[in-house]
Amino acid sequence: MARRLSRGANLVIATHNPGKLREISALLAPHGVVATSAGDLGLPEPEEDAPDFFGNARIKALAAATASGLPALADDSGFCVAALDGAPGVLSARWAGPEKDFAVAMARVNTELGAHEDRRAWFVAALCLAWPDGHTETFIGRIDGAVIWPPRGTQGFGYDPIFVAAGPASTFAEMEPDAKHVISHRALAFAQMLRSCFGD
Ligand code: ITT
Repeated sequence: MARRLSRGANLVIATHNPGKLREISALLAPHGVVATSAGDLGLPEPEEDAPDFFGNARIKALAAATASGLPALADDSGFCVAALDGAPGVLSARWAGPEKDFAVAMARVNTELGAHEDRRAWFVAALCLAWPDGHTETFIGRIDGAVIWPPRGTQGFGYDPIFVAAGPASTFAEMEPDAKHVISHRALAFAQMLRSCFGD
């Protein structure tokens, strides 16, 4: 039985990425959770040296829960391209370099893909909810689609301008945030977490 989080609980959002923070806050808003970001609390960014999304989500959530004494939620996510053997994957943030320039990261995807016919791609989000006593609960969501070039749209963040989900013709960056929240990898992982830890 998963450990539950009460409505009205204080939760630290263990991210320093403003795009993610915006999406996580919107996804939590209807559930009566008081959310504070790791950035607002001045928590340091731990080294993300696990080989997979779950491992990195656990590192971030446990670091924030231990440092703050509050339950903490971390999201480790990435953009994966089939023809690049799943890259950039866990290195998605690192492909943007120290300047966090996703125009550079998207151009690298396009260059490495070249004229490859296989355009399949997907986003993954691993969520970890951690308590200060070291207990963790983890959830994962994935959405499949394709890489497009050139980038289109100004909404969202990261690789959104070059991803079209299977079904809609718009990139994630052309969708209104509410439309992305219905189908995204993050929303799918959230739905599991809400069912398991909030009883929704
Ligand atoms: P935190 O670790 O502080 O949360 P980060 O940006 O370093 O922030 P990750 O290590 O999980 O986070 O890197 C994930 C990267 O994958 C992120 O920087 C985005 O570029 C990309 N990404 C994840 N979800 C995305 C989404 O919904 N849309 C576009 N890009 C996304």
